Amino acid sequence: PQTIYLKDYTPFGFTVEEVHLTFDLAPSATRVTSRIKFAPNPDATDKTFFLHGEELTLRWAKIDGETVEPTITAEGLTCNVPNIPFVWESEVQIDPAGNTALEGLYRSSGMYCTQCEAEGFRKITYYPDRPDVMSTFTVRINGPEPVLLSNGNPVASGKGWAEWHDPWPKPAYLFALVAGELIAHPGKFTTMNGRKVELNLYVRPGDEHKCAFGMQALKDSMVWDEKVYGREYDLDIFNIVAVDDFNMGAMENKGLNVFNSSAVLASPETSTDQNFERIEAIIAHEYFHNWTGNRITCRDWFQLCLKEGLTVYRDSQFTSDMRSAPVKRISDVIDLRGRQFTEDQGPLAHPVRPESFQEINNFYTATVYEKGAEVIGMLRTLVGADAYSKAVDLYFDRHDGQACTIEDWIQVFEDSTGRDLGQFKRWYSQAGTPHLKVTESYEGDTYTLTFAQHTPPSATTPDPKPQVIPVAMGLLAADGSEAMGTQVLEITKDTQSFSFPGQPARPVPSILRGFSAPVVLDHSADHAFLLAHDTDPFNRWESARALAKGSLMATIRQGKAPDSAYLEGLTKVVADDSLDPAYRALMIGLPAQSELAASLHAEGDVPDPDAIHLAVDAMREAQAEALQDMLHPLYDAHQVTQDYVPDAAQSGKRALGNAMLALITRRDGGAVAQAQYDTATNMTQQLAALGFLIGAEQGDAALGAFEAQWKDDRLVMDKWFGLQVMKAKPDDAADTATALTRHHDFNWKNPNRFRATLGALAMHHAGFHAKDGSGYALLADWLIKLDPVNPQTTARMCSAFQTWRRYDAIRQTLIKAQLERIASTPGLSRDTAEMIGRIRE
Ligand code: B3K
Ligand code: ZN
Repeated sequence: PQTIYLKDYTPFGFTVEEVHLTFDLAPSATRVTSRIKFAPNPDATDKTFFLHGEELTLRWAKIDGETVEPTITAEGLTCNVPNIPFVWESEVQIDPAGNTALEGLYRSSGMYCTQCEAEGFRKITYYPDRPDVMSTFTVRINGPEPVLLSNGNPVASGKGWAEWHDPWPKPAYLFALVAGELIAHPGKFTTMNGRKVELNLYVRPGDEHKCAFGMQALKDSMVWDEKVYGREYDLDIFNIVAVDDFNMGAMENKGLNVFNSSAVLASPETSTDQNFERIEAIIAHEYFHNWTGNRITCRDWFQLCLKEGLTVYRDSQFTSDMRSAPVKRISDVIDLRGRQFTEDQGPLAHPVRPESFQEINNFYTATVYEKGAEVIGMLRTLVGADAYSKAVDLYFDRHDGQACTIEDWIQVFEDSTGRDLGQFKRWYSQAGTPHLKVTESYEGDTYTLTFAQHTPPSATTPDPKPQVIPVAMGLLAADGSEAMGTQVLEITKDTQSFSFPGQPARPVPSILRGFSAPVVLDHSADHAFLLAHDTDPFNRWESARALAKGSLMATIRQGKAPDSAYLEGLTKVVADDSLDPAYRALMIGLPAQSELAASLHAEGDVPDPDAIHLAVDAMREAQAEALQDMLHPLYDAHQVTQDYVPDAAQSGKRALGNAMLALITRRDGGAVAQAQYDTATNMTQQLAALGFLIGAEQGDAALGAFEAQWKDDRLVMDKWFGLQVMKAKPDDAADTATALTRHHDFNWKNPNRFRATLGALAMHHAGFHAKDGSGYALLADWLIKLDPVNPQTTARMCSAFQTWRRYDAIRQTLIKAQLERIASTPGLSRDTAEMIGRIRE
């Protein structure tokens, strides 16, 4: 397979002035007619007329009305064309019903829908399918379906047809079409300049009662983007459609967002508080793309972080404003460490802006998205909130309607602040997580901090250079008061010292407040003191995390009992009613078992998944014992008696209540959990109770009752499949997953169900890494089976194997055998081949 390089970018030889498409829908034989106005591109040197096209049957093609016979390959076509503007017309036939890859035009539960990002439009018609080719689109859909949708504004419609026009030039990856028997949940919005916008959330009949929350989230997003970024919506209509078969969360197609039904449908009875929060964030994310992604798009796919990093950053700001900022920050850092640090530590490490790829779909990663967002956050910390807003305004003014690069983005910050951001740009070009080692000294009344940075080399960045690291920090006095409020230190060198004179006594530093940079901090801080006193909520939580982790590592390595300083500090925080219940619930959380494995490996030990599992279990037991007097009182005090609302206040209470219930269940054998299960009126309470009951005596009965109650709800049944694997004992995880794959409702071609079952196995650290290799073999079996049907979902799940070099020789041999078995499968997709190739390196 071919490797594509950033350095090879050249513009397309032609510009596109207008695109007209006509769809004659039929499940297995849809006809797509195109009429496209091309003109020679004065900025291009290569004038080859190449149009992408895959899995298309060309019926005819014309240039300026004359039939032509293009040269066709598996990737597209070439044709001789005039040196002046011309009209290209063609008709192709495609097979939506046979499209199981869920890319291009496909069928899901009887409806038609599309997914074009990154390179799916080429499966719809012949076209220059690259993001720097932008055009207006006019689309006519002919079909018997009652609802026929595309991008932009509706032009006209009649029985069996509808026409849409999108006046905003866009790349083909933002094209969308939906047709089906759908019900609209309508809404209205008036923009800040008085534009009246019709809103619709389209769902399949039966899902009408799951629309209200998504619609409200959309309105909240629209208001927020006007208020905070000054961005107004730009069409007369905004449609969202829920589909059951979808490879990821959602897609920001212009004016017609398509959502995985799991990322938009919600009701209190069927969705957890976490589901509601995620749905709100994804709706915001896709809506915010209208400006950061659609109005200003990417020149090429290497610039993916330009839209994704910025849009993730924007949606995190939104969630922080709607809910609790510290809780959101802590959750994001847990996620970053779990997914992005893992990438950086292994064979899949790549820069936020990669420089080469074989299959771009393999680069929709935590590094591009989440580290990409961290980079924006650091930029904002460095220049300040006001300068950030001015720079972003300049970005919108200067680049509206363009396909841009990271250089354009950095330039608006340089131009508007006068700063040289040359070194900062390394965050985009270097892979790897910097380690920051901190040492302290105190002489006379001067306190000094010295920072040494070091980034471990990786395949794509063998020789990392020092980065610009903004370190937010403060100093605390011995009594816990602030000796110095938060300041931002800018570290730019390998080693750098900062002095703080005028300190009458030795202060306690609180470093990397708010997790101001995505680095690993190496500092023997006074975590117990900071847990008790830090004024920065993030670092206070971080101290609890560090104590828990240190204690767990000592249990794993030396069999030590859980650290009493940690348990005492934790008890005080959990008992502190002045703190947000959601925050207290986070405090009780422990580092993921995979994170402990990573730390052991980083420190030169070979992680033993069973020992890690046992240590975590012992720590949970120690928590139950330390907190035992408050478990029942806090559980009772955090029961919500009002009607269910998925807001931060209520969900925080439920989070703390359920954290107590988890520990109570260790003691009472499940009596309280069973009572909660029996009386639950919302999914948050029901599912939490079910999870605690699994493994207890009542577990099987509860699972049976849950299945009987929810067998007709696909999204709830995904939870049922997933939870059983997650809660299985390590030795039973693979068997549990195997049994579930034989269940009559295991529809493996549905990505949600596949992920719920086999993704859950990959996430079960001790279960996936079971010594007999059963977890590895089962996942490999299913990846081999899914690959020819759905390469994208297969390739994504291969990342479960990325950490294989951490483990002992026996496990490495077992994993390697599975990697080789996958790699040698005949006809393996480009997606999966690239992933396995990189992981085996
Ligand atoms: N832009 C899409 C992701 C497309 C993934 C293609 N494999 C969703 C998002 O980030 O908003
Ligand atoms: Zn996005």
